[in-house]
Amino acid sequence: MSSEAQERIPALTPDMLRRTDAYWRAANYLSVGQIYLSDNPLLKRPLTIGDVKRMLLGHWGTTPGQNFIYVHLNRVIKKYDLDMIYVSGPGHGGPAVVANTYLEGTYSEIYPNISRDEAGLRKLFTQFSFPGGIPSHASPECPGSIHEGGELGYSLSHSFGAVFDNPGLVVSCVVGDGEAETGPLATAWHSNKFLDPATDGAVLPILHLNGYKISNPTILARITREELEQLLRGYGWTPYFVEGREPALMHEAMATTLDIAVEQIQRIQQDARVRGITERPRWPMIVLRSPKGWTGPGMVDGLQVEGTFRSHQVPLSDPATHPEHLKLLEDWLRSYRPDELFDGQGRLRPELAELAPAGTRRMGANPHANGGILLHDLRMPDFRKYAADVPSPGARGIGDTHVLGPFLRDVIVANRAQRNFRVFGPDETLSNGLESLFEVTARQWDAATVPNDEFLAPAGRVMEVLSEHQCEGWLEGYLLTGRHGLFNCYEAFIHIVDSMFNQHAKWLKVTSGLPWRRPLASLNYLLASHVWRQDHNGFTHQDPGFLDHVVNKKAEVVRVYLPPDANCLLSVMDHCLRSRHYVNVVVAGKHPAPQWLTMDAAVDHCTEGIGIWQWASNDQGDAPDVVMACCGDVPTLETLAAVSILRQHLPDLKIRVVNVVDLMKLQSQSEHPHGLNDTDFDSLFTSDKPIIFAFHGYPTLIHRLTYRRTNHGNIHVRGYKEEGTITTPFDMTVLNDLDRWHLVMDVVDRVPRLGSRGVYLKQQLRDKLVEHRQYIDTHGVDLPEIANWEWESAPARP
Ligand SMILES: Cc1ncc(C[n+]2csc(CCOP(=O)(O)OP(=O)(O)O)c2C)c(N)n1
Repeated sequence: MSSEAQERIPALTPDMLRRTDAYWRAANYLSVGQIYLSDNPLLKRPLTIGDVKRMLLGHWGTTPGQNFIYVHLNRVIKKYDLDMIYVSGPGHGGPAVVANTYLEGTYSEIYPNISRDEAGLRKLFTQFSFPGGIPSHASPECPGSIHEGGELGYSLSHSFGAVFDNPGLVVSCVVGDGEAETGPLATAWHSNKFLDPATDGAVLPILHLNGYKISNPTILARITREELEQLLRGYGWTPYFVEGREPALMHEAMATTLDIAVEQIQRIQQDARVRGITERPRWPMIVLRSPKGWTGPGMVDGLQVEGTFRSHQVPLSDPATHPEHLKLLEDWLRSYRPDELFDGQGRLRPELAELAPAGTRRMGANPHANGGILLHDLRMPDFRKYAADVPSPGARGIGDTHVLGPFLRDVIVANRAQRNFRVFGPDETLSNGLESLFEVTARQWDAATVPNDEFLAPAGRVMEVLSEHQCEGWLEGYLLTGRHGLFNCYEAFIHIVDSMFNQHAKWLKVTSGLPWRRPLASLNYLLASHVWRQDHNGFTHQDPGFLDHVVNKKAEVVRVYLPPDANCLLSVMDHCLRSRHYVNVVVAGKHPAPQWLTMDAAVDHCTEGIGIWQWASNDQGDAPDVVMACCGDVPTLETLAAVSILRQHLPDLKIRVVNVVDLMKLQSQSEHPHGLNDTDFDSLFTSDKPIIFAFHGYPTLIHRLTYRRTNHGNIHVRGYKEEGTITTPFDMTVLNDLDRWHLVMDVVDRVPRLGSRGVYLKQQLRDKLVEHRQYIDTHGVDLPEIANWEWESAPARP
């Protein structure tokens, strides 16, 4: 205990100490029951093998510590009337959150079938980690959870995301000492430099130092106390240690320490909010050092279990195969003295039930943990107002994201009072062309500033830290608690959060099947600085593979958009920011590029998601000889340039240009709700003509999406094939055979009737490729005819 804690009057009266310990025992009893029992939930008769589940799954090790924390949080919630939610870093300790939400009553309110009586207890136990039941983690099914915790590392970033713009909220975040070894968690300690004590809430991290992971010790448990304290202080926290194993002493230490921490949080907030103190505070945190598997079996089969890695999962085996474990299990369950905790009907005794907070102060019932309930629509400016002027197709643009910037700026302005929209990114907001945001807001930053800094302020709508993990975790926490946001990122480096995206997509899928969980705002990615325009950064920055990864997820959850120009980008982004419960991926360029569609045409095109560009096609009234399909801004440019070469050299060739904005249109309707039906697909792409498909990403993705289509055998895709370096923008397309000349050669190869005209054209284009190579090698820039190329509207067909 800290000296500050030792000097305080004990926080618990003897009666409170007794009841707190009983409540903890009740939670522990329910946790063991969930892992082991399918019957005899109150041990009214001696335990038999038939009462025990055949398949024993679950994580006991972390559970008693989390139960201990939860009962103590209940006390401070009541004492200080706190608006608090609980984030379980070691979310595999599912029995703890289920037990506690059951004890406080929220579980039965949501799932009346799991009633607060003996019959309900039997079902509560049986359903855990059982086919058709609930997962063994703090899963979406569990009330109060915003955080699965199945994949370790994100608890602290989620917690910070939850408290941004929630000044009244405190998130208690249990961090596993194993979890603390992950990269995302290790960086997340720094989130305290991004928290504004005046306008945001507070996070109370509780580092659960139970010493072990699955079968290894944890690093933080095996460095000296001094090193650990210095580490946490170095991260800017004031750590308070609660250490031991004797329950009565630990209850007293935890209660007193929690009082200190809560009062310190309140003092920091008062200082900032009332006294106007702007100095970065040192927020409190708690280090709880307690035995892993605390109160569980001490010795099993001659080996120490409690306080060791052996208690991580299921400390006792199935008594059907280990008969001697039956008695150990019964002794363990009875050690909690269930008859003192529950009455004959299985109801928690009233003197214990009253320890839980009431109504929405219960952490399982707090609306912040079911963010859709709190979600308000964004106030949206009319995106049409920001349109790029496109007097005719091919008009010169300023860079699509630069057009988007003023729209996003005004989304910020329109929602200033609601404080429910933020933009996240790893220091790329400027680089991605969204400089307009800084006309109205700043990057939120609570660390020191010096005179030449730009756009830093204690409160701001832009969150930038060079950790894609933090950006993702903060944004997820922000969305999960009922707000809106956007993550802008270089396309290549969004892969860093592949796995976090997975987990969020899983959360969305599962919660969409839980009627009591309300839909959230979508997670929106803006991938600017994409593969084709990273010529200056080189090979490391060239990777469009996030799209391949995203489309693995359930169709009802993911959407992928590749707007070909700025007006389409505006239309798509407006749609994404209004949408619910999706992951939207938008890929857009930031460099000056031709603009194709007026705003009205863009809205129509994006509404349909795919369509023939009539003004670029010349097959009206006839069947086309070839379909030139394109998806992505650079592939669209190269396709149209190829079309203009074909028109010039082979004027009788009938070409149809199809542009794809919504990638999922390609998939079968049976696979994705956006998918075109086969008739519409065949009418766009024909059932027998060659299709030259210029794609932004890896070509195989188009094949994956279209393999069921009639004309799949004729689809020839050009895209990124992992060729890259520092070179010119056009050379990037040449290296990957996506350039206009290769596209024309692909047409010649696939339309047999072109005969020797095609052969001569191909020869010219091969010569062009040589000229291109020589020119860029000499001048370091693209040929003038490429750099200055413009689309010329076609003469009307006779
Ligand atoms: C990212 C990730 N890697 C590995 C695992 C597998 N795993 C599950 S629990 C666990 C140990 C966790 O240790 P700790 O965070 O200290 O939790 P506790 O000891 O409280 O169970 C590991 C490695 C995981 N769930 N997530």
